Amino acid sequence: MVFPEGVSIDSSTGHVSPETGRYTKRLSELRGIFHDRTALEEAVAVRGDPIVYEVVEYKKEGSDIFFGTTTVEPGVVGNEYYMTRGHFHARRDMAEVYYTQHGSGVLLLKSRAGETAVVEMKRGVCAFIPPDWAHRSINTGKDKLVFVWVGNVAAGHDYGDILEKGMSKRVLLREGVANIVDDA
Ligand code: M6P
Ligand code: ZN
Repeated sequence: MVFPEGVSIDSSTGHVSPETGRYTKRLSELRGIFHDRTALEEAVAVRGDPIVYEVVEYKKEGSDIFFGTTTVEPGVVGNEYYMTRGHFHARRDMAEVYYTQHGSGVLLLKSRAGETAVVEMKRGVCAFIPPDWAHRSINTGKDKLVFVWVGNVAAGHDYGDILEKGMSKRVLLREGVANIVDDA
């Protein structure tokens, strides 16, 4: 039997209480994601392999949905902002929701047919990620980017396509501002 419960979420740190799991991704685990490989190796060596993002989850056995937070640190690798890996769901019929709590960024999406879309991430914007649209969150601000996500436990992750082909677009720092450019 699973009982109802209130879960505290700290919108500026992404802390979830109670939580049932968490993981971090460091720069060295994101090789092949950022376009400037030399800058990545340099950043790993010089900055001591910093955490790029952290995922904290609240999941209860017997439920079809779960939720949690993702916190993407501010930073760049070369001229490319810190971001998540990006993925399709293994289950092509399953959507997800990202509700931004803190900071600012860009949610980049790519459909299975190759269309791209962008949703601004800022406090108060709840992004609907339709089934079969890959998604990657990018922190373009100076603060942590914190968002609450709600998904289906069965959705799973499919990283292959994005690792191989990318998201079609990249978000780069140019002359002090974020630019969304085609990924040639
Ligand atoms: C969100 C959710 C998670 C995902 C995480 C990091 O929190 O969509 O399912 O794992 O972002 O994204 P990725 O797995 O693409 O690195
Ligand atoms: Zn997802």
